Amino acid sequence: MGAHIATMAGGADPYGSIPNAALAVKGESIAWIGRAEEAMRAASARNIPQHDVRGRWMTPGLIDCHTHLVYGGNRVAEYERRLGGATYEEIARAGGGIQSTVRATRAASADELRVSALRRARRLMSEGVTTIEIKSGYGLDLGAERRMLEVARGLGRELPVSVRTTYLGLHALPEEYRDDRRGFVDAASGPWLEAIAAAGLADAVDAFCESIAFTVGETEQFLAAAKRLGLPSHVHAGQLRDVGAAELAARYGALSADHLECLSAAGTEALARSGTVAVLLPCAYFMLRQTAPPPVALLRAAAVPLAVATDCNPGTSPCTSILLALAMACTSFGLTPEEALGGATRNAARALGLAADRGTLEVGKRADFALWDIDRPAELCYALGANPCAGVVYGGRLRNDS
Ligand code: DI6
Ligand code: FE
Repeated sequence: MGAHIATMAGGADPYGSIPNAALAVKGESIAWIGRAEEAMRAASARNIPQHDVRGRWMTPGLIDCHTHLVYGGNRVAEYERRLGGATYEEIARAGGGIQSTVRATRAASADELRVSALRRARRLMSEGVTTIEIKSGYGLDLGAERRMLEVARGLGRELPVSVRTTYLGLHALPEEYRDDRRGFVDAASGPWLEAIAAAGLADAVDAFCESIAFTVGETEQFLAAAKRLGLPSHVHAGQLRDVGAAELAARYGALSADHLECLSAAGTEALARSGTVAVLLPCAYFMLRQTAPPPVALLRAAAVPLAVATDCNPGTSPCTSILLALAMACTSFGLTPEEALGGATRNAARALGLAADRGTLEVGKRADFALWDIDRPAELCYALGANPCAGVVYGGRLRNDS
């Protein structure tokens, strides 16, 4: 018996599925996909080793395309204050929130950052995640930002998972620049960005373009500088207010615009025209007790590709479960399970600029896949809090060190 393969590659069947199928791997890539009987005959004739996956479901390795996985400390005390009635914005304006994680991250050694991030990465991997995007943004000076990105790159060497790094240069205004916004934006968009790019530490950039963070003008300065260096961009857009960040992301051809609870019809159209992926982050929405979800029906009608990610971060989404994010994308945002799974595979790959290489199970793509003890794919969104993952293959290798 072979696998039921959800290729997520489109086609007539939901999930691009192929029943009783098999997949052949050569090196790090998928060499063949088709019917199990045919594969078994060919493999036996040529003495190729076979693995019987006993009727399990197989999906592409999951891709968490938006995380802040590397950070110092935690924000559980802030969580308690918010449960007591304080808002995220009030805490941020009073110097808590992101600033408190900046203090803890600056104080942490590279090894302390590494150890706590490893734990979080392994939890994601245990649920079939084979690619993780990791942002900086809690250093906010060149040395601490570099350290975060180096730790993130190191995780990719230490673990079988693929890591993509993002320089989140504009996340919050650090205390030492409180009276010099201009100076900070100039530094982050100038010498710091150039040093990080020259060291090859970032695959992309990101900015928090928001009422409590950076303006459209400041964000534009940063995105323009990244573009000159050939770095693609993501934008945290419309999480708390619509300040026009989605339109800006579209204008710069950003790979993704993320959050989007506050998004106009014009912003949606702009994303559709630029082909920018909308990355939905339902765990942050849940933790902030927001009540107006992103305009999913509008996004869908405009054919904006939808991705789903954990936003793993200490403030608004201390979540290391991609399956929980998928469940919430369905129940809170109204995605279908097929859209949600596509959002953590095909469209997440696209949000990272990796669509040619991964995100679907197709010949020639990277052999990253997960095996599941489930009866049908929707169970990945349904079985709240369960982990039916039965195995993960990274670049053709079955690894158990998650
Ligand atoms: N949006 C988020 O949800 C995270 N960053 C961002 O720009 C939250 C970051 C934090 O509160 O630590
Ligand atoms: Fe985020």
